[in-house]
Amino acid sequence: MSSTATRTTPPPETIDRPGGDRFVSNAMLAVAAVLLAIQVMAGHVIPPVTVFGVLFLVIGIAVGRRRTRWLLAIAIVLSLLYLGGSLPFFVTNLAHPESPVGFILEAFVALATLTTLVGAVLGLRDPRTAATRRPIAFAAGGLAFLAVVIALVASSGVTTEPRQADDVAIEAVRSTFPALVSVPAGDAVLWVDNQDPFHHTLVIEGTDHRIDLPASTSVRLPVSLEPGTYRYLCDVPGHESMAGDLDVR
Ligand SMILES: [Cu+2]
Repeated sequence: MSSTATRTTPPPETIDRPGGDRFVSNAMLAVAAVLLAIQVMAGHVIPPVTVFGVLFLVIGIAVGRRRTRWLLAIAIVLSLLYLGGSLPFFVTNLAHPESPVGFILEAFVALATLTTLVGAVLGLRDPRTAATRRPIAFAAGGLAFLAVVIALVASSGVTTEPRQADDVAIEAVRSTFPALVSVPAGDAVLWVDNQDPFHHTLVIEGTDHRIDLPASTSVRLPVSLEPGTYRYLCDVPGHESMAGDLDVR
């Protein structure tokens, strides 16, 4: 007789399982780790980044212990909120591979967040896909490796300009510019030394002067300013506190 008669239909797969979802859990813990690393590199606490880091850590641990619809749904919402809210920072940092720390960390957090999102959506749609998501992790790992290679190549081409006599020095340290810098009126050169391991800019308001400051480099900026006080700042999103005055006379 055919064996089909003795076959029992397998129990329906359920999404809610006590075993936990290691895939989504690992991706979320990776996000939390990179968000922590970003703050360590920045040298100060960035409140929204801290909040997301803690949420990814807590939900990541929870979903690793127990797999429920609700936890997967929260993982999806968290990923979407983080991706949406940090889009300007992603764009800025990803446009500057010559500053490897910012570029690589931003690429890693984007990849880990996307991995969380895709993994949780697939896990929620069909529990049987839970075991077959490995290619996504490999793809993310491959892209992360590519990001490191791009950053190493791009940063190797960056030149740093030494300070010359009569240059006016401006140092960017821990995302801070000097509050007041004296600059002679007329032709002068600003020597801007970015001591941070990430990208900044220097913009002089009311003028056309704007330069990019790759990580850990110095750049000379020739200026010609009328006497007066000029606001200067870094226009990277999130660096709003990085500003000061140029006292030109
Ligand atoms: Cu900046």
